[in-house]
Amino acid sequence: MTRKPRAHTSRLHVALAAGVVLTMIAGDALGQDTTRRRRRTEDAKPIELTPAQVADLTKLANSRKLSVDDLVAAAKTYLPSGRHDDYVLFSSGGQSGQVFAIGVPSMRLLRSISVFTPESWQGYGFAGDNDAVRERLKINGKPVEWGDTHHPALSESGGEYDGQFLFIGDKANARLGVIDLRDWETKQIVKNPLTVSDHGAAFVTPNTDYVIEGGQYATVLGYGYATPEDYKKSYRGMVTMWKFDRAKGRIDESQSFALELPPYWQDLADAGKLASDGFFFVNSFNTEMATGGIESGKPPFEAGASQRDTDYLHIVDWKKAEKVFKDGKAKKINGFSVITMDTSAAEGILYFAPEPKSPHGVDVTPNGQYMVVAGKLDPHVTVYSIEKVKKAIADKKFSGKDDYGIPILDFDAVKEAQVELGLGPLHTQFDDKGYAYTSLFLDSAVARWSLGGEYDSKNADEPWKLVQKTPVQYNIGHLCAAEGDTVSPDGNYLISMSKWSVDRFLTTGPLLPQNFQLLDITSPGTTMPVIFDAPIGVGEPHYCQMIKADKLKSWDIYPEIGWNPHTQALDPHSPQKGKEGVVRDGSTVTVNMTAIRSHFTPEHVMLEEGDHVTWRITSTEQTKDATHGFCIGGYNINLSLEPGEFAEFEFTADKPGTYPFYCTEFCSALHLEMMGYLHIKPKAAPKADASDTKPATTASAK
Ligand code: K7E
Ligand code: CUA
Repeated sequence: MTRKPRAHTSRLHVALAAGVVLTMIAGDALGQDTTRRRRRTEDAKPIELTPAQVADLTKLANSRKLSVDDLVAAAKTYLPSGRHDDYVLFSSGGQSGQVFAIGVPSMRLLRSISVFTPESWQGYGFAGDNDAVRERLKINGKPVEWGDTHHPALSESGGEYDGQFLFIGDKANARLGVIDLRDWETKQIVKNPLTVSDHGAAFVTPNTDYVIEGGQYATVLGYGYATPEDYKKSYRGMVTMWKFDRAKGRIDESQSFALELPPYWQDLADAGKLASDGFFFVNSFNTEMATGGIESGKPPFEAGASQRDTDYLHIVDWKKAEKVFKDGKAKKINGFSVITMDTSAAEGILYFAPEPKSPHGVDVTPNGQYMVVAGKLDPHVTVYSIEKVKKAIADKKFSGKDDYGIPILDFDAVKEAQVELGLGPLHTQFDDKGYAYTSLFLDSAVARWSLGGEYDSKNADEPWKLVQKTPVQYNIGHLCAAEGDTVSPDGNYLISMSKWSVDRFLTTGPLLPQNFQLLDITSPGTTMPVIFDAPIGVGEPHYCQMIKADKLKSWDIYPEIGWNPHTQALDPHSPQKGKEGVVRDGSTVTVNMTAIRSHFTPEHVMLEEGDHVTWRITSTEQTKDATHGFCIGGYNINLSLEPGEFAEFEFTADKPGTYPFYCTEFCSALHLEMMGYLHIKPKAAPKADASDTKPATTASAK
């Protein structure tokens, strides 16, 4: 075989490379290639298996030890490459401080959204000094750069998820994050000025007028101090109503207020809807007001807080509370408006109903008529009727008042039903066929039970009865049904957020993933099989909400070149193409840069030691998914520049040297060439000595 002449080969390569470069400069090769378009549902043709194919499939199933149920489960969840999921699950990210978006039924992780924790891929919190993200993560001036996210809440219009915003609570620090679902980025974090930590957040009213943040561990409101001896006198609970300004896409703190509550430990909350619109409901435990202290002979918290047979469901008439707040009858604690318990009692804002026993979840049925309370230490769920509640309030059917003067509604007057389900009921979701689904933590099972009232006619089962149970693996906390918190749930998929996975996956060290299990709840008459297990190895999620994917109207690219996602508007400082460069005013320097495949302009940035630098970059890309990164090693800077995005960072050039900066996202064939140099010239020329002639590494190693 004769070799081709070298020169010829390399000329061919040069020509090919030039072609690639031209294609890259022209951009868009991917975007316009219709032959590589994704496989759509409508392109699918009906199949009919031949006997030979059935035989092959059977053989394959047997070789992989799969049952018929397994094959069916696979067929229900498998998505061919390019096919999209029907639902998006927005899950709390637990201690990761983030939110995860997961496709259903495939259970594939689509992305995380940074909220309370800096995250470098998204360039969240890696924009140098005075970073807007790090600034808003501070509490009382201290950086608090993680969160314990529990309950995500999608914005609603008329009680339906509208796909516009997502809210998420941080239990550890009593904060709320606001995410805009046009670009899936956190826009705002509000810190509750009354309390250190919370739990029942976030829940929205049916038109997202308010985002509700229920409390948990009582403290002295407004960061006060008192010893446990003064618990009853000085400690307080709270629930906060954050006013949401939809047009601005922000919580309006000046129009927000809280209700002072007794120092019971308020837990989960849910807003009324339809029949119960205008109310919300909050559970509580530790109505014993136990203060722990086993060291001094008192019962420990877990025993002290579990002595009574009932705690109090808090029933709040928030429309009345809103009026009282607007009438100026709230007082200020730490600058925040608070309606006192006396005012709530006098104005008929707050009522209690007894609830067994150390309850956890309260969930309102889709028609708004019933509130389902799950008592962790009671094998029943207790169902309350809003009609009965309203009537009992009107008829003053009280069994007494608590120590703080809040009227307690007579249990039998407001109770609709109690349904025995099993051990450790926690949370409840609903379907479209008149069933409710309750997680049983101790039983490790999901219980399906029939609702009564107007739901009675929807299913063939007797009302208020356990219908069946499906084991899950293991120790389920929350569960989440498709569109499950809306006025019209879909009733096909249900997620079991199983806390322990034990033996379900390969061992990953002593720390094991959580287990998201997908249940098919389509058929009321049969079982609810688990059809997929998804390990979640990035934090312990608590709650999630599942929205129809086609309700999300996300942007493919930012609306204008130079868009600032922090302000959600075109940024006046955004560098424009042709106007790049370095502007110096003494030692204050502005760098104006643009980025497009596969080039940063300018490629060399000349600075001097001690310069204070504001560096602005606009991505002028207009192609979907053409994301660039931008990092400077050693200065803790990394940005994500999505198409059209403007980003800015500040730093002091205090360490001289020659720093390559580069694109951290593999954006093109010439991605590695998408780089440049930052030159930071030392202030004074180094003193001449022998080491001057040595390489820099040797010199600096001294
Ligand atoms: Cu884990 Cu809603 Cu915070 Cu229950 S919560 S499990
Ligand atoms: Cu731009 Cu890689």
